[in-house]
Amino acid sequence: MDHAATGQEALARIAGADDLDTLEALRVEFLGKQGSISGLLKTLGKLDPEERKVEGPKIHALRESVSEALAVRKDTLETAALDARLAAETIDLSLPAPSTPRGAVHPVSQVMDELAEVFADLGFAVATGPEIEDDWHNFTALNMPESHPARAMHDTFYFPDRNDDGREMLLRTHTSPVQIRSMIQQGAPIRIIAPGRVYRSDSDATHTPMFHQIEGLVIDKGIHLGHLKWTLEAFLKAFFERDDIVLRLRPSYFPFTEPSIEVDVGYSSQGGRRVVGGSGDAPGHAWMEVLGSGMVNRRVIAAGGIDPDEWQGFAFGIGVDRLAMLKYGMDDLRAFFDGDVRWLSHYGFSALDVPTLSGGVGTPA
Ligand code: 2NM
Repeated sequence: MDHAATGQEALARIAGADDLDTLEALRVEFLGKQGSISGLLKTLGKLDPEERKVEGPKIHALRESVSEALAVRKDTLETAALDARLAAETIDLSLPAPSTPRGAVHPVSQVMDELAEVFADLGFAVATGPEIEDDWHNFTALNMPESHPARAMHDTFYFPDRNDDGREMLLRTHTSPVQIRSMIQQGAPIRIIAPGRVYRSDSDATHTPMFHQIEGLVIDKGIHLGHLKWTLEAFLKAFFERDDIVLRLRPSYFPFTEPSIEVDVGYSSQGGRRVVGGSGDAPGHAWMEVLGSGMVNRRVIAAGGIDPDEWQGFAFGIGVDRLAMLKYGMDDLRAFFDGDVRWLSHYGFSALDVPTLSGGVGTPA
């Protein structure tokens, strides 16, 4: 039998295949299960031994050369395809960036950065901790024992299982457990803020089940209410970038502070928008609550492993989402978490607008 002609024709067709699909069809035609060369191999069994000695090597050589030619052609076509793709996909890195940037910094992130900047200037370091907490760090250490009514008021998300220490696990309802961990880990003196996400099972027009807080803690010798008042006033003036901020301190109650104080700022309504500044008692003005605070309860200082006879402190808690709405004139809290790109392109900030005290914390470039 003359396999040379079969081979010549096969090699010519392989060399002429100009795409990978055509080449694969040829492989199936020659070497597939029903392929012509596979068919030749099957005929070997029916030949007598003498013929097989002659035909066998020829057919195997044919198969070898066809399969080698397929591999070479495949490599050539793949290299050509890659070269074409690389040529088509080149990017000119010297081109200018698109004139309309597609991303924006969320107002909550921006305000978190502004707050960190203002407090850094007052000497506060940023501390962080886990969002999944145990009930000792979230409640007990903060003077809220198991029976405490404030626990029920926190609408806590609990996990079904306890941890290895037998403690109930939960999503932190405030960032205060970060302060407890800082006291235990670093001891006194302390000057920190703890920014982050907190969770409460509460959802309506003014409450979302996840929201953002920044709490602050100062522990040192001889700390008193005067330090608290000065710090909060300095903070609010820097944050709102106004010197005419007037504070009203009202007695309140928190389990972790004694005494506890709520802080209001005076504002007026201008064009349907609340503008902070002036006394809330002035004509056309009113008071608005912006944060809670107080002198840290000595039981909380002791739970943090610090001697309350030697060290005193103040603490405060700020709702970041509300503060962002106030500063940037947004009226619906729920829009914060809708992920609507049109809302974000309206209220969002440029990634290049990094808040700095020297540049103005909230002044877009
Ligand atoms: C508030 C109000 C008052 C507070 C207390 C502490 C800690 F851990 F030091 F005891 N951190 N934050 C605190 C005090 C929080 O939020 C409205």
